[in-house]
Formats: sequence, structure tokens, C-alpha cells
Amino acid sequence: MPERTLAILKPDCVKRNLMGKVLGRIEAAGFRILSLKMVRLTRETAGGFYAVHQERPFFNDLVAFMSSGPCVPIALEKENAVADFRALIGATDPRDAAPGTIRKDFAASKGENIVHGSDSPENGGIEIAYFFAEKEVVEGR
Ligand code: 3AN
Repeated sequence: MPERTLAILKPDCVKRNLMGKVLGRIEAAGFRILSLKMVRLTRETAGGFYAVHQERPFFNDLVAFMSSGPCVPIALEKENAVADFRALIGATDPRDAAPGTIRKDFAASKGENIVHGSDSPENGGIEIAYFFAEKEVVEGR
């Protein structure tokens, strides 16, 4: 059974013109793109997305960064999508990320780390629904 995960090309990825490079890696790793769009999050919509981190010390910085410019949510599908996508992007802190991962190669810091990936299949579904209506999620490949 294919699994779904939500990726977000974060504002640093968009600003630094790295969208093509990162999308290329995602496609080359065998993920099917079911939907993508560019959005500008507000503090409210960014805070809603990261609500589980509300009590964390970095929450305010995270919300400020995610609403600092356009970002690109992407609905992805693949066998084992959640774990495989997290392996492709690498650890949250680029200094800890494995060689060849997206964050190792492109990310500046733990906060500005280029890309988001869901942490469980359940959250993959919830996060895709946060950005995309059902009719915007396109199957058939
Ligand atoms: P991941 O995105 O690797 O699943 P989480 O879920 O621990 O990481 O954190 C969510 C987001 O919060 C991260 N993508 C990162 O941008 C940000 N973040 C996590 N820890 C820190 C930190 N210590 N300082 C700044 N931002 C952080």
C-alpha cells in the first residue's frame, strides 16, 4: 500500500532558488507528486500547522520563519513514504544530517532547514489535508 507524506519547501528553499534542485531529488527518489502549490503562510496558519510545538522555546522563531516568505507544500506518495522521505532530507540539524541528504547539502541551520517532512503516516494525512482539498490531490500515475 502506498503511503502519503507532506513535504514543505520552506521559505529559505524558495528564497535561495533551490526549489528545482530539491524537487529533482524528490522525484529521483521515486516519490509521486500528488499536488503542490505556492502559499504565503500567516503567523496564524503557520502556528496552526506547528501547533504541537506551541510550548517549545523555538515556537516563535519557527512561526516567524515559516511566515517570512512563500513556501511550497507538496503532497507525496510512495511505499514507505514517511520514513523514506525523512531519510532523504536528513536530521533536523544539518550538522547531524547524513552525507548526501537534502539538509546536509543545502540547510543553513536547525531553524532554516529547507524542507519539512511528516513524522508519521497519520500526520501525513492530517498535514496534507491542512493544505489541500481532496479534489486537489491527484492520483493516476
Ligand atoms: P523535523 O522537521 O525534522 O521533524 P521537528 O519536528 O523536531 O523536526 O521540529 C519542527 C521544526 O521546528 C523543524 N523543521 C525546525 O525547523 C524547527 N526546529 C526544531 N528544533 C529547533 C531549534 N532548536 N531551533 C530552531 N528551530 C527548530
